[in-house]
Parts: sequence; C-alpha cells; structure tokens
Amino acid sequence: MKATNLAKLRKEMEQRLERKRYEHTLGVAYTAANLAMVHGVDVEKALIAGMLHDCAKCMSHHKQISLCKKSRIQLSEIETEERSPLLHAKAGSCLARKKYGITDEEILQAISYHTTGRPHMSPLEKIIYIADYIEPGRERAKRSYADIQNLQQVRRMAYRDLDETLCKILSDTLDYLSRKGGKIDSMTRDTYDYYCQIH
Ligand code: DGI
Ligand code: FE
Ligand code: FE
Repeated sequence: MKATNLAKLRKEMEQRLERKRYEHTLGVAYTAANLAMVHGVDVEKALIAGMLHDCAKCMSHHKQISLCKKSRIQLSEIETEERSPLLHAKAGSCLARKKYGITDEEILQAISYHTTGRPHMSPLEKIIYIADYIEPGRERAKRSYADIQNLQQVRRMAYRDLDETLCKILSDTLDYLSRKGGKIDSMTRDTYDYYCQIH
C-alpha cells in the first residue's frame, strides 16, 4: 500500500472515530510500526492494521452483528452479548475488507484477534495485540501506581520478547476480568494457556 493510501485511511479514521479513540488509534499504529521494525515484521502492514484495528468501535451493536452475519463470521456467546467488548474486533475485520478494501489476510486476522488473541498468532497479530495494550495514551497507565509499574515492565518486555509479553498481558487481563467479574471468552483462555506454556 502506498503512503497516500495510509494517509487516506488516517483521514477516514479521524472522521469516523471519537477524538480519544482516534488518538488511541494513532498510538497503536505507530507503536505497532516500532515493534515491527524491532522484530522484523512488515512496517506498512503494521501501520495499516493499527490504523484500522478499532474501526468498528463506533458502530451500533446491531450493525456490528449484521455485518458479521453477512460475512458468515462465527461469533462466540460473549461476542454476541449487548455491549460486548469483543465484537468490534470481528466486525472491524469485516469492515476493513468491505469498506476499506483490505485484502491482505494477515492484516484482517490481526484486526479480528486484537482483543482475545489466539494460539499460533502470526508476528503481525502479536504486534497489534501488544501495541493496543502499550500505546502511549493507554488509560490503564493512569489507573494506579501498580498499573504504571506494570505497564513500564510490559513496554520494555515488548521490544525484547513478543511471546513472553503476550503471557504477561494475558495473565494481567485475566486477573483484571476476574476482579471485575467479567466473563472470560474461551479464545482469551486458550490464548493465555498457549502463550504461558510456550515462552
Ligand atoms: O478496543 P480497545 O479498548 O482499544 O481494546 P481491546 O479491543 O483490546 O479491548 C480490551 C477489553 O477487552 C478489555 O477491557 C479487556 C476485554 N477483554 C479481553 N478478553 C476478554 C475481555 N472481556 C471479556 N468480558 N472477556 C474476555 O475474554
Ligand atoms: Fe479494540
Ligand atoms: Fe484499541
């Protein structure tokens, strides 16, 4: 993809997304590009996947569900719940294909799995998942001193070892969900099991 196309996607996201979400999106795109440089991944793909990863976030639940149905995407129980924090990933991948003309399957998969992850992720998928968590504007950084310490540790780790970083983020996410009483999707659990076993 040419630089002008990336600029076009960036403009589309600026118009489409709320201000904070757009700033987060830029943070993810450029953090993903940095991680791609360090880990030998295609930098342009990282920029495009990062730019589009939350593109469905502003759509209604109903629209996201119907987009996934039209594309014959299988959804888990948690993904179909009203106010699901997971659905926008699959819906975003459908939108990236249909509206923004993305045909690269690796980019589309990176968008699909940016919230739950999955076992055997490609390096690009790992980078988007991690960039989403560590980008400079992440509000998690402001929650408490313990979280700031944690985020500093995860950020440093991300430039050394992607699999170790995935294990750390997934175990923190499972802790966070159990404290909050959130239901755990089987894909999040499988990703945790896989990356905490192999690294
Ligand atoms: O869209 P973002 O806010 O940038 O970030 P994201 O797409 O990574 O979503 C993060 C949220 O998703 C975070 O609050 C944790 C939540 N999440 C991840 N896995 C699960 C989950 N929530 C539930 N209920 N169950 C999961 O398995
Ligand atoms: Fe997201
Ligand atoms: Fe995000």
